[in-house]
Amino acid sequence: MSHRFKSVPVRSSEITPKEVYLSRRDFIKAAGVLAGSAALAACAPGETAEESTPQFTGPAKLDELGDPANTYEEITSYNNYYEFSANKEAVKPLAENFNAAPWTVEVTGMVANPKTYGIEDLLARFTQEERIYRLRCVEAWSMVIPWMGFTLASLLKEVEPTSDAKYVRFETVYRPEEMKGQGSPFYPWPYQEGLRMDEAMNDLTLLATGLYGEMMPNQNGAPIRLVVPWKYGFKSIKSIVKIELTDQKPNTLWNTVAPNEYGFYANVNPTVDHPRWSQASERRIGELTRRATLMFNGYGEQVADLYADMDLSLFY
Ligand SMILES: Nc1nc2c(c(=O)[nH]1)N[C@H]1C(S)=C(S)[C@@H](COP(=O)(O)O)O[C@H]1N2
Ligand SMILES: [Mo]
Repeated sequence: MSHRFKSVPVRSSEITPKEVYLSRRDFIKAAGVLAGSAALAACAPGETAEESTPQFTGPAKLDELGDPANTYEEITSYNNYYEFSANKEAVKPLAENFNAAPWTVEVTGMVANPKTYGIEDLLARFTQEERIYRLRCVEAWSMVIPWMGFTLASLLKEVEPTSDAKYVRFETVYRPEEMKGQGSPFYPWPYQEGLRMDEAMNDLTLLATGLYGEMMPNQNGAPIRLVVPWKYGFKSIKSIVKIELTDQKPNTLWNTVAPNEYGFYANVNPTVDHPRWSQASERRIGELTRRATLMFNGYGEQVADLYADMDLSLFY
């Protein structure tokens, strides 16, 4: 069973979307349940994922463009997570027994103050803020997801990157026993991703620890994953165990597998097609008519400056 805790003290539907909706104290409690429910799993054989799926009622949450968030069910049943499966509908059941606790995240490399954080610390110490972001997969589908978490910048400032640090490298956990997809020789495990320092420090960039007011479901990258909303979904690496500051541009899993299809930058760009399909439009999960894809996924005001001097058809 998933480590997700079952009842949230304040239902997110009872308050306005932009409000901070889970207090520090509640999140500390949640962190406690995280550890507790893993131990309980073995004693609750009759329990199914269906029984513990939270129900959300009330008015839809909207992003800043007025687009409604996808349902909890949609967001947690259609997932890219190759460590479990390449089939988006198969990930959820395969991830059910993944152990997201105990967990540590090592922040290291070109920093004055390297640190290994326990997950309870990360869940509890930062402001837990809801951000309703569009996620645009490179496969031309999209969702709107109400994330909770904190800015990557807030964590990086704490470890004090040196002036040599130019990039941030992220690494997913490597557990082939629990993640059968990691047995596939076609991918260079563990999954890795990278950002340029200024991208990492942008206020949009989150380390997400939950969604819809619940702790992060396993299939969405428990217990902590990156969210970079102006880039294709594959940049938003799941189940992070290591963050490394470096002066070298990091290798990324998808860029290593198919460099002509998946670049390092991966900014959402309707004018630069994937070699095998158009990026001009997308299928929003739950909608019948395709939508036009927006430059930088609609976040150009916040991020276009980062790429002012670059030819984005070359640096895709
Ligand atoms: N470790 C890891 N992170 C990953 C992936 C993956 O296969 N493994 N898939 C990526 C892709 S392609 C997408 S679109 C998003 C999907 O996130 P979601 O399942 O939470 O919607 O996760 C990204 N992060
Ligand atoms: Mo994706």
